[in-house]
Formats: sequence, structure tokens, C-alpha cells
Amino acid sequence: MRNSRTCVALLGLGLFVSACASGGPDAAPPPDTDGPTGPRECEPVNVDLEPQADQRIAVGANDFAFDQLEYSATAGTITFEVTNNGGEEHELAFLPGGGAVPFLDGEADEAALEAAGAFELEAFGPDQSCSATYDLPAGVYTLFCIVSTDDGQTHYDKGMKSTLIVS
Ligand SMILES: [Cu+2]
Repeated sequence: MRNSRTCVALLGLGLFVSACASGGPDAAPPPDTDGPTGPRECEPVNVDLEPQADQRIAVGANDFAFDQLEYSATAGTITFEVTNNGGEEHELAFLPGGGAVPFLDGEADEAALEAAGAFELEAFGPDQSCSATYDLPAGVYTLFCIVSTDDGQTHYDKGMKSTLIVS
């Protein structure tokens, strides 16, 4: 309805060809590429640093916990090889200093995370492995996943958190 009326109006203005041939201003928007078009693919972090890594730490991501409550490493260049063993997308995020992930109104407080220097390997789908390499100083880090679920909770709420001790 709106479409045809728009065309008639534009016809009077002599804009028929450009406005109507493509469906006019009411044409459907292009598909949302961030939509649920399937699980996200692995996007490895710092692949260029990987040859320098002197440690590899395997991290299994399950629904909804990592495979160890605590991981340890030595300060230096470390490659985290994350395997998604679950049925959901998972990420591996790091909070330097450790402790609880800051939340605001039920959602992760992105500003506070950024201020704390948090960083992450972006979420990727089931049955994939993905690597992230970082040069980490000694310290305690909280490892977490804040992918959200349909019930409004995050994976972190469901127990997806561990501690990384770098000494
Ligand atoms: Cu997760």
C-alpha cells in the first residue's frame, strides 16, 4: 500500500525510474549480517605473535564452564588454544587483576571492563578451535565468557568463569 502510493507521488515528480525500479524508499532493508545466520567463525588473535609463544595452554569451553577452574602460566608470550566443546558460541575474555566481572543492570559493564584493560578472543561456534596469543605480565586474570542466552542470563552467570594465574 505505502509502496504504490509513494510511487504515484514520485511519478508526478518525474522520479519514476530511479525511485520505483529499485522498489522505492520502502524497499526491504538489506539482510542484517549480524543476525542469527549461524554460529560465528573463529577470528584468531595475534597470529603474528604465535611463533614467539613459548607456552601453549589448552582451554576447553563447555556449556557453561571452562574445563578448569584454574589455569597457570609463566609470564611471557602465551598462546591460548580454545576448543568449543559445547553447543553454544563461546568466547574467552580476560580481566586483568582478577575478581568479579563488573555488571550494570544485569549486563556486563563494558565501560568498566575497558577501563580495567579487559581483552578477548571473540565468540565462535561449536566444534571449532581458535587461538589467541598475548604477551602477559605476571598477575591474576579472571577468564570469562559473557555471551548471553535467550533467558537473559550470560554464560558468566551460569558459571563460565575461571582464574588464570601468571607468575
Ligand atoms: Cu560461553
